[in-house]
Amino acid sequence: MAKRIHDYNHVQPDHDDHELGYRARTRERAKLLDRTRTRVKQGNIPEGALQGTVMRPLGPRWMVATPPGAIWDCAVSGIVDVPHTSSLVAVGDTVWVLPDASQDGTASIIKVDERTTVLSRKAAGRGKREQVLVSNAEQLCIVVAAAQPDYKRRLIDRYLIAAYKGDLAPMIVVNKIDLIPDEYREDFVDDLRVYSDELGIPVMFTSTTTGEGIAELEQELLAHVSLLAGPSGVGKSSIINLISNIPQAVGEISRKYDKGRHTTTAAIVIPLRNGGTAIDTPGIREFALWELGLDELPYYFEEFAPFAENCKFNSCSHTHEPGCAVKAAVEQGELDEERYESYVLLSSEQ
Ligand SMILES: Nc1nc2c(ncn2[C@@H]2O[C@H](COP(=O)(O)OP(=O)(O)O)[C@@H](O)[C@H]2O)c(=O)[nH]1
Ligand SMILES: [Mg+2]
Ligand SMILES: [Zn+2]
Repeated sequence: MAKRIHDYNHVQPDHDDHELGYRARTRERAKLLDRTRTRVKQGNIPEGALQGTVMRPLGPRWMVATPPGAIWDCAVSGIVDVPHTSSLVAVGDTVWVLPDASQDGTASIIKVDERTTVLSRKAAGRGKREQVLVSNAEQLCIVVAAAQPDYKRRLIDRYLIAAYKGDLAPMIVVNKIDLIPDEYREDFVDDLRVYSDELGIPVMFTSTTTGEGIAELEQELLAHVSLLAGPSGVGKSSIINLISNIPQAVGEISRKYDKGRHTTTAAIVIPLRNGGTAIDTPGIREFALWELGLDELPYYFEEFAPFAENCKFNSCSHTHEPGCAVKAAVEQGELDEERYESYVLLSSEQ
């Protein structure tokens, strides 16, 4: 499907969006756009075009790396062939670029390949538009700090849902563990036991100041594309600096490019020294989940399921109904209380 950028930006979600599956919706929108678009035949890639990866935004332009080592400063203009309807180009996208005739390292993105995974949020402002923050990562490392700042379990739960929705394998990294005296460490292990033991999500404890846990984390990131996300100030960039090909460069690159720019959603792709790729993200302050249906919410709290079978009402939302077995299980300490609080909060937001 090819679209003019201009038209693309003005596509509004159909009012009956919810009833249609994603593919059907895509087709509907394609029809809407048909009036104005010029076709680029599938697979018809112009001579001289190169396939590469979107490394980071450069203001309105994009940095694209094409193997074996070229970097292009790319515009998105004219006709672009894309298979999706949200966020025309995102960091992590596999794209095709056509170098400009000027031969000065500039190029145009002419095609974006299908995304295998996404980390999305609801775009700021009104409406329900999906904003893809990063595409094609394999795993989502939810990075939090043991202290400075203290982590909030609710945010972890939000990221977990985003991971499952976007087909990313989740992992929890608790950094700055050096700030916790030995006698309190077990409390952190206990607090996160619902994730590690019940949900089977890897939980790692790290410190970039002592180096604790860094080798183990690096092992997990080998040969994968890993997205590091979490609040700002927890040590994401510090971790990546320790294990990337370009130590100390991350902060400088960011400072050089990001001055005065809207960087709240800008991610950066960084090659790791022992293989693998990390994608660093700045703290994502506003993280509203993209198109989360009330009925799908329980699906993301899978540990509730065995109890939910015993709720008095089949359609129990586990919030206010009498005879709710999930609530009873929380009261009896059989289900994690904070997970339940996350659930209630999320259901009130939908
Ligand atoms: N005590 C301690 N401080 C850390 C650790 N990792 C990072 N920091 C500090 O935390 C601050 C934020 O780190 P940064 O990597 O920029 O966090 P980001 O915003 O998540 O990328 C910096 O001052 C780091 O020096 C750690 O493991 N322990
Ligand atoms: Mg950072
Ligand atoms: Zn219930």
